[in-house]
Amino acid sequence: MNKEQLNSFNKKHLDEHKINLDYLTKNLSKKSIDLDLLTKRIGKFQISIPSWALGTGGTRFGRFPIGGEPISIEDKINDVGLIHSLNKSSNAISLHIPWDIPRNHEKIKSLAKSLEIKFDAVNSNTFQDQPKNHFSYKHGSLSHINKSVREQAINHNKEVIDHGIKLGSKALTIWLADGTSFPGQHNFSDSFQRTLESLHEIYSYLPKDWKLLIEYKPYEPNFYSMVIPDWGTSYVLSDKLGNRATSLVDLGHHLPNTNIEQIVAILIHLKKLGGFHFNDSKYGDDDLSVGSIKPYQLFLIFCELVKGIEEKKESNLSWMIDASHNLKDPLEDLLQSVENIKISFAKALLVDYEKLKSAQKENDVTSCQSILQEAFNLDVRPLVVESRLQHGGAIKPLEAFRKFNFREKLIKLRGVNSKSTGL
Ligand code: PSV
Ligand code: MN
Repeated sequence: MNKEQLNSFNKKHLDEHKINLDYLTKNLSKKSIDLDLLTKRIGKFQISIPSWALGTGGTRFGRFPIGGEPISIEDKINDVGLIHSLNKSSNAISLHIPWDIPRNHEKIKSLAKSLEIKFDAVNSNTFQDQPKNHFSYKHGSLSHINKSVREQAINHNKEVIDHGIKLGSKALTIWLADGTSFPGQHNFSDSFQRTLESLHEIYSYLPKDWKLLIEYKPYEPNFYSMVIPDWGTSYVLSDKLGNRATSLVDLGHHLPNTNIEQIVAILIHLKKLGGFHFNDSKYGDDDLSVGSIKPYQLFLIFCELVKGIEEKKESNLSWMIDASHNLKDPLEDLLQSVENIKISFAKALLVDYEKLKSAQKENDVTSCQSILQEAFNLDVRPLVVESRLQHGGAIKPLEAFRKFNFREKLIKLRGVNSKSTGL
């Protein structure tokens, strides 16, 4: 993103932004809020981009590539660099191996550094068979009944850690598709035990300054049982493994109406929340843009996170998006998702938690609700814009993306038929 172009773009929108910010500042002036500090906190908050969300997602019924999709890891890092240059809020990429196979680590690292991009958690993939694999994962990986398959899956995870070490990553995310689709297919407790033992081997290979993130999911691709179906199972596994093992909450991995904010609060309380995969959904793992369906739920989750950060001094969390779908330009979608995450974070920062505590003490249910909704109903977008502006980003990232025809440029560069790796 050319700095001069960006400056002239911002200049056109600056007056409008100032009016909006002024209005909000006046609105908040009666409250004892340090707006400068708040703006700094919002500005510092970064959300990692998954390498697999940079191309168009698909469903099992079809995929409609948009053109200009990233082919190599370098392309993907460049795309994240572009997002970050516009929003100054996405300074890391999360790689999925072997969808991304780093070959020249130093080269990749220096490209990323030149774009101010770091490497967040590396993800292993034992849910798909790879051509070089001896054994199939059709009937599971870390939980497989056959030791050789388990060993292959364990070794893959070790290889992923090796790649991560070379890139400066500090976490491994494991999501298992292991499970069954028919009653009687597996012995539940044996599968659990084998999973735990496999995880032990991976955990003992993990560098001392790394985290292990264990992601749970209630169903899909298996529909009767999953080996790690819920946060309870993920918690038990991480508890048995040790301090550096934690749970990863993917917002789409809950049955309808699950109270995710409560899960988040308890995991933080137990020091077992390690990271997030943000997305939104109506029914299941829909992988829709963050904040597009249930923004109030997202806000409530952020309230628990803010409380956790403040009260429990929880600071080592990995914030990642995991969304990819069929309809929108993936880069536009990611810009929208990051914006919605930051808006929710900003609103959660504005909640008067002391007042909430007092209302809770009094069992004043009406006030409890009002205190939360007062913050939720504020239009905090000017604060998010201001924080971005202070870091040299675009006042309106999405509009800038369109104005400067980035998709057309990417199509010219990579072709109309370029197809990204992923599901
Ligand atoms: C599984 O549904 C998941 O959420 C895991 O994080 C995988 O790594 C990712 O999606 C694959 O698309
Ligand atoms: Mn996920």
